[in-house]
Amino acid sequence: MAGVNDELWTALRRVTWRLVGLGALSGLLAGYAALAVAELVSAAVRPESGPVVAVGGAAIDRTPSAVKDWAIQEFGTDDKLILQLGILGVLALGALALGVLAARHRRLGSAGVLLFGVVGALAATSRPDSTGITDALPSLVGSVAGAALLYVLAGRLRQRPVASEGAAAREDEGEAEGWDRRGFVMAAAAAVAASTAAGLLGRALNGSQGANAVASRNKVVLPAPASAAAGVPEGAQPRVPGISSFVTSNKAFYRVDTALVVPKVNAETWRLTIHGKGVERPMTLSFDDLLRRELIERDITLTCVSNEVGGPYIGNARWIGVRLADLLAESGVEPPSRGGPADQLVARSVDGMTIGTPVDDIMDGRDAMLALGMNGQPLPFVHGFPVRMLVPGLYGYVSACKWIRDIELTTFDDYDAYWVKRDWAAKAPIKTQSRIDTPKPFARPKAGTVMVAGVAWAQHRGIDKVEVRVDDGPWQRADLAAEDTRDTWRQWSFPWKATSGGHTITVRATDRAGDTQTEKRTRTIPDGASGWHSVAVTVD
Ligand SMILES: Nc1nc2c(c(=O)[nH]1)N[C@H]1C(S)=C(S)[C@@H](COP(=O)(O)O)O[C@H]1N2
Ligand SMILES: [Mo]
Repeated sequence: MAGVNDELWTALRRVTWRLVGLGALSGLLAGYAALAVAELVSAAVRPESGPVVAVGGAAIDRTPSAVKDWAIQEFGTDDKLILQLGILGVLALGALALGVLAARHRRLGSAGVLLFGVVGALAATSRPDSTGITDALPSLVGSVAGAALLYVLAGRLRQRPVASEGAAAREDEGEAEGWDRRGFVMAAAAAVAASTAAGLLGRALNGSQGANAVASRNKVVLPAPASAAAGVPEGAQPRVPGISSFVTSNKAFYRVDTALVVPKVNAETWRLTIHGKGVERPMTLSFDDLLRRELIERDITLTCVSNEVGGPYIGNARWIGVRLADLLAESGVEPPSRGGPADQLVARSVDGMTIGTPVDDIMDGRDAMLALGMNGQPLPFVHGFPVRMLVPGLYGYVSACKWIRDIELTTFDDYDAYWVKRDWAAKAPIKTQSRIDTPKPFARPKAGTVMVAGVAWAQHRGIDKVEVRVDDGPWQRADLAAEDTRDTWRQWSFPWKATSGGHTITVRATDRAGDTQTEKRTRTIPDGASGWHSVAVTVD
């Protein structure tokens, strides 16, 4: 009796292993096939309509601002990579589970794959940049391919009445056990080959769309600006090791946006439309139209509202562009302060971002521009090629639309832009702030003179004073480096006579309006962090 039991047990274990192990493998293969086919279809629709990008984007759209802010703080620009890996992880788990399910219940497992496709399709069509129902295709077609494959593979795993098979087939070990081992292996191998081919072809096609954009960028020659920036004054950059460079290189410039795939826009087919309330002469402009206009060159420091006290999301570059106020005036726009009907300019990007800016700020004489160049180069793709907006003095989320394609004049009453819908303030001038770049937190400088240095900013007002305090001592004036313009940050330094022991260094700035930074710490939501930056060090 024991022998029979053992045999039965072994047979049962075999069947279980086959159903669980090979079922799971079938699920993974189905998931792989679905993503590969979706990639190929997305090349025919739009690269952004692929399921992982679409679900990731939809997740970003729906993430509460607090969580998103936390992700930006925690992972910085890696937040997008982590999100995509997370989605792939969830998909893999789902595929494994559906594969095991399909081994027992073929139809149910395959239907589950279709359900994933529906989720992807809903995500893709719900994105603000969705161009219509075709965005659903990559997820739907991909999931149909995945479901069909799972159905076929699960079929090969099924128990068959051994007696009905011919003697020849019985040489196959799988057949002997009552399942179609040869059929499974062949179907799986064919699926891997076909999926890989489809995926690679899709990748290549998606890549070649970007190639046109890259070629159009390589062709750009920025004309000399009619109005050049005054040179950066000598002495704007204190020679203190560890202080921020006055000009931030394009490579080092911070990046904050919601784009999982960096939009690759072909400058030759790009157009910008200007229309809306009070626009008497709507305009459509090409990239060449902008290049032929009078260009201005300006140093402008850009800051993100998500920058914590002491944070890194600030950069200063030399931009070339077209004065936005001139374009608006030409199209007949009057600012509300002169009786115009529109108080908000809404910029829309090719990736569906909307950014609302007060028309009065744009037309009050400051150098608000449609920027085409950054530090002598055409805009890098990550910074908005071919054209982005910039308005000195306002946080990026209310002024600096990258990959801009449309400008609509409207009112703050009538329209809430992307971040305003998500509880950020509709109007957000940059708060006066200062940061200690050196020494770094928990540094161990030697007793004696230690150079404390950093940056302070209050764009469009200008910085008039920076003070440093050691522990609970008195506030002492730091040396201010030369000012470039009131739209740029200002470097400062302070020779500190450091005595041994633990010390906390604190900085605060005063802007040209005479307002000193408040000590009160606030969160970045809804309109930017306030408070003083402190660094704790131990002097040896
Ligand atoms: N299309 C688009 N433009 C955008 C954003 C975005 O998510 N999408 N983010 C804005 C925010 S929040 C900031 S701070 C700046 C950052 O510009 P940068 O990445 O070039 O530094 O771009 C702004 N323009
Ligand atoms: Mo931002």
